[in-house]
Amino acid sequence: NSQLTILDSKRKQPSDTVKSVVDSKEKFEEEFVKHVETSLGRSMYNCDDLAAYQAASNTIRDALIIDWANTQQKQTIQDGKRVYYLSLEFLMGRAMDNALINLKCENNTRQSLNELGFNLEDVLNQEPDAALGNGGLGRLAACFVDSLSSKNYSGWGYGLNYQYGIFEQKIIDGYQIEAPDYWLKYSNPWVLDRNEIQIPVDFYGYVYEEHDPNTGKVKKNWNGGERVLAVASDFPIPGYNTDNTNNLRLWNAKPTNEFDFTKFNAGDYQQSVAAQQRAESITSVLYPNDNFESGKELRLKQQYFWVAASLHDIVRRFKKQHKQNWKKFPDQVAIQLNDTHPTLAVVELQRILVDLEGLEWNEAWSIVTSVFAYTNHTVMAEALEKWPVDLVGRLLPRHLEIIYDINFFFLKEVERKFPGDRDLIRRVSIIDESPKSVKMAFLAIVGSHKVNGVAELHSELIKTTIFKDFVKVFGAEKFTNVTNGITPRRWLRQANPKLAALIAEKLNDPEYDYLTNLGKLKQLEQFVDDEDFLKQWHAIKFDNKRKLAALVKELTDIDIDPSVLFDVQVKRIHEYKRQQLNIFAVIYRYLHIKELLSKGVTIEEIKKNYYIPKASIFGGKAAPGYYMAKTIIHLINKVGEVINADKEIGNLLKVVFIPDYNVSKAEIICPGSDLSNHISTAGTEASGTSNMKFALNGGLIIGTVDGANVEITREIGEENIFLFGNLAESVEELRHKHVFEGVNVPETLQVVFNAIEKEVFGPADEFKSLIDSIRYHGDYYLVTDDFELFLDAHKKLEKVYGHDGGDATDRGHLQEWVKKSVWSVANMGFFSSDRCIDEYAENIWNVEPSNQ
Ligand code: IMP
Ligand code: B1N
Repeated sequence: NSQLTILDSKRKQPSDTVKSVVDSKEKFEEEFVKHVETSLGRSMYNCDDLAAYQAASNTIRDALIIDWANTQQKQTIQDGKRVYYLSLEFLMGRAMDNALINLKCENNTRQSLNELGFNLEDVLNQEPDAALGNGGLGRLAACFVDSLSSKNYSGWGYGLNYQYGIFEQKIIDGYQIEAPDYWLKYSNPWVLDRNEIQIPVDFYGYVYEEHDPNTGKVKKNWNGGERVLAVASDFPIPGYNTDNTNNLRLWNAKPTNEFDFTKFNAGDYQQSVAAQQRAESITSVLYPNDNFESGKELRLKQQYFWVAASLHDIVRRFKKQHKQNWKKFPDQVAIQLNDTHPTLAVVELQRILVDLEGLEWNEAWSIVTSVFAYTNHTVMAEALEKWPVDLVGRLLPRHLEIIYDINFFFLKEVERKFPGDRDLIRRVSIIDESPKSVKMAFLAIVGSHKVNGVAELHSELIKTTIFKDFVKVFGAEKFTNVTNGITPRRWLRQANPKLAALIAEKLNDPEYDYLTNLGKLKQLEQFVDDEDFLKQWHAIKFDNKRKLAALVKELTDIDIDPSVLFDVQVKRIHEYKRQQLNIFAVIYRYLHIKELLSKGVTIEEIKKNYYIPKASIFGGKAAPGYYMAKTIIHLINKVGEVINADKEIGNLLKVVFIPDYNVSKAEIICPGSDLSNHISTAGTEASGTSNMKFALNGGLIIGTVDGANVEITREIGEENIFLFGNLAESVEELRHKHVFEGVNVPETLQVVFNAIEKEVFGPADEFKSLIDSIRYHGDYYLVTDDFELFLDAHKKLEKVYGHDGGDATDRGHLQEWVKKSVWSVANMGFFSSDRCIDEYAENIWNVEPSNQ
């Protein structure tokens, strides 16, 4: 590559790489001061924690950019296949702490900052979360880019640079109130704005036909009616223990310079400027729905804008090196569709190849299907995207034609394989007839060479339910499983430094290499009978619980005693995740305790014979338009108000709702939990990933036989997890029974409903819909069927935790619990996102890591 040679020879001395900046305190301090004085325009005498955060981030970011550039050059020279992960959500959280971990320069930075008069933790706390995602799907994408870099793959993420991330949740009078999250208030020091990378993206307009004199054929062309520019912001992603630094490219929508002369001539300058400005609305806000699609036009615009810009960039990069040698395209490019949100990419690539590059349909289609693969994340009907045909046709007239053609050729193929099976053809058609709409999941399957689910149970379920017919058409080999994972850098080392250090010590691994080789955790098993070790392990958990208690105090002013069982459920609020089941059980417990007290049973006797002291800790956001989820939040808060104020109860039971759950709070909550709830109705949670985070941090799980809980159980052993509830295979039958024979509310749950209706927790009207949905509307999520099984599971686990309360620092009786905790962590190696990325690379992308 001559360009590169010239570039290298002109460079008189190599720029400072990350290592030289962050390994040398002098260098770091020099750069820091320079940023304070120039980038920020301040002086060291006028530098507060926020400015210190910005200067430190700029210093590290600059160095990362050098590694980034070196990585890109190297990858360009190696000219291997690149992976592109297309996701509408990247829930990154904070970047600085993570960069320090991945670059292994936390100590140096801490000392440098100290010498400059700052405290690292205070500085880190200035950073707003990059909350460009809703929940599991977005956080998975963030873990995946971390693993792509850490495992030396050449892999980019493509997403949108929303100006407003997921809303900030405030709890006022027990209700969720949403406030905008304008996270770019102080600009974002972690991205490099590439204003020179501007890609025009068109919408609306019309299709016309053109006679091609060269081929004598009629060619289709699209003339767009509205043009917006996609401008790149690059977010360097450092790997752990490697210089490999990949890129997360996030697009911003900007107006073009072209303006509307008709309006201008009509003297309406204001109007024409305003119209231009509306371009920016495309990337202004993340849709705050999890597992739900609202079908808004702006959402479809976001999708096309992002997909068109990303593909344009990918195709440009390919052509730069391989001209129009399209046969090579699938050897150079793998594109993963994170759910159906980027499915228009399939259509856009076909359009580029056929309309713009002049390839034959079939040749183009074979390239397209070799490039794409699709990950499904949910089987829930309300989350499956269906776009009205009129909307697609208006916004993207040429794409709609191509979708019809894709469908036509696909159905012809089905007809050829299954002659006369008209019903099969109707069932697999990408176009739904009433109301007329495009089924994006079907389009994604047809346009991809592989389709995967995100946990074994889920991957089996999609084959037997929503995509059953496609297994028949394409064969079972097209469908595969990649069980989700999490990055141990953030979710162990960063979130739980003391536990990570103890593990490093025990594994004799001072360099923490186990963080990219998580299977090594297995060696912890040999210490499971070591008294001293168990004490250390327990002391760390206790310390983490103290931190969590401090967070709870700060955010809610509620005191929780760190020696009680911390029983946590933090995740998006959704009926299928069943926070209602959890809070109903808390109410039952409270009522039962009150009844015992009224009968003269003492608190001490209750602790000994019935219930151990515990704090139920909830957190999570509800989609702003999801009434039932908001009702659940309200109930949790009202129940908390009553119980926490009940002097008789003391620390036997506390209920807290942590407002504005996000990634940085999760980093405190996961290490501080004894027990976490993953209690979705069987068959509804595709995988879950917080279950992995809690288990990796030594918390035990109470869960249903759903999603990745199944594989966690297999790995850690069923004696180390508290499973309960009806199985996925019974769900349909039970729902059927509810509808045709009525719902049977068990006596225990009836007691709870009665209390709510007697207004023990405030006006009963507020909670009517919640109870009605169970009692009168078929109890779709099987709360009645699993309620008593949930209570029983609690009895069992509380026996293990121990009944006598006691001094938390020396709890001999906790032995059994602590052993389970160690045993679990020792067997969580499988759930590293590094393992996921290796599986995708081998089975789906056909790529290998570059040798560093
Ligand atoms: P892209 O692949 O064209 O988007 O380039 C991404 C980055 O990789 C560029 O900004 C350069 O830093 C680097 N890069 C890629 N190809 C070359 C090359 O041929 N010479 C120098 N740098 C390159
Ligand atoms: O994806 C996660 C899984 O671990 C969870 O089980 C699953 O619920 C989650 C539409 C979704 N599935 N579907 C979504 C998010 C936003 C949206 O607009 C659907 N999220 C999941 C990672 O695999």
